[in-house]
Amino acid sequence: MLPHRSDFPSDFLFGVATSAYQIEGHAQGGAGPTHWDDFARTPGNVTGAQHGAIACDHLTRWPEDLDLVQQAGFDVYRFSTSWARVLPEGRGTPNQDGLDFYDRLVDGMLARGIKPAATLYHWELPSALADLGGWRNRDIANWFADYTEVIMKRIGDRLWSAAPINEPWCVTWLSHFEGHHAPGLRDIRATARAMHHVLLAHGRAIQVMRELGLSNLGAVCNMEVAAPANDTASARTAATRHDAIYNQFFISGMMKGRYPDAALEGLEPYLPRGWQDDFPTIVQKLDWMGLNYYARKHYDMAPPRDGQQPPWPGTCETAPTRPCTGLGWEIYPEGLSHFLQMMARDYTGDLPLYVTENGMAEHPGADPLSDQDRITYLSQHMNELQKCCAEGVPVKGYFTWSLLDNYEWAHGYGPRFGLVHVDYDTLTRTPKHSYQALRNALSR
Ligand code: IFM
Repeated sequence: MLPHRSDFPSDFLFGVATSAYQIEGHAQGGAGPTHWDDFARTPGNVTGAQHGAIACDHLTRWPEDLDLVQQAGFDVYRFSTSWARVLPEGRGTPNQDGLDFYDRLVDGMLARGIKPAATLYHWELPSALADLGGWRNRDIANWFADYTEVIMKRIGDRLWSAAPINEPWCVTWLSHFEGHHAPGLRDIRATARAMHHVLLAHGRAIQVMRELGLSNLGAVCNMEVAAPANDTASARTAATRHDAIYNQFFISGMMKGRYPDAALEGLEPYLPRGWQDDFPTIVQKLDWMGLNYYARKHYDMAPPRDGQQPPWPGTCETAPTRPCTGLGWEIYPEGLSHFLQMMARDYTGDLPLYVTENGMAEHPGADPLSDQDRITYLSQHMNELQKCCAEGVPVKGYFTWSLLDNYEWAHGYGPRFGLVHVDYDTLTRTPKHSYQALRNALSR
């Protein structure tokens, strides 16, 4: 059973999260092409070559979706604005329909008593900027700052909070080193540059929002427990490397103005010249830090290939040791408190922390509405949160991913993360049992 609202401190906030490309319907409303449209239409990248052209048609159905947020009793709605909807070419002339849409959406939240929590980039880079090298090009920091100014001049006055970039690890490592997300590169030089530029863009966007007078500005990092596959020195080295790349690099850059040694040992030769001089821009005062948390993974050093040890990081993922979600992600609720404690202890001190995403994909073939596994997953993670609150970790809110079933990137529409089921033929929304359980929990 889910803990109740009254089991948490009285100022603790509950929210639910979505992102633009995953739900809006990108082919509509004058948005420009993005690198996800291009990536999805390239054979082999996305299951069934599925894309976000219609998605959940949130662009027209948003009043119904905000009603669902309100009726569940959520305090905050975390949404993202699409760069390519606001600026179809990434720069230049704004799309007035796009600006009008976000304006109405924010007013729609306020009219329903919901706090708007905006993220400025949740992965749909305008294709025109991808043509110029995207996150590999240092100029992206200023392109992003200009986009920030355009959208925030329109909606910034009514936001509860804002964060520049969702999950820098996914924007960079997953997309430029592993090649699983757009732009689908597998190139260490591109990766190192993207990792640094994403932080530079974060810093520039925070500067712009401060200049516009916005407050309650934060950042959203995703973290995943990196466990050694066994009790050997090499497995421990592999886990330390992954922890440095995934969990420490970005928060360390933003909060401390340095990168962890265990990441620099492989990335430093590829970072752009003069990278150390950018930290005064990257390290901006933040009002909160967000954690997206889902799972644990296990690592060891990869075996030699063709008689050679693979190049850095030279690691491999090993099999999970506990039950997994429908996407094969190992369920490890203790990781949530591990990261919240680590963040406060090593990086953020008294700064408010928010769990900005947490949730699970159902197992294929599961009953689409009776999602007991999700209720169990959420309650296990909420129990960890309660422990953190009791220990004095300054965690102030919890957002479930996601309101709706939606486009799960390279997996297409197969995995379902929603509290609300979406029939992709009729676009009918039907609340699942987890939605009802959360509504019950939040009302008490
Ligand atoms: O769907 C994604 C989301 O876009 C970012 N965080 C993780 C979710 C589940 O994979």
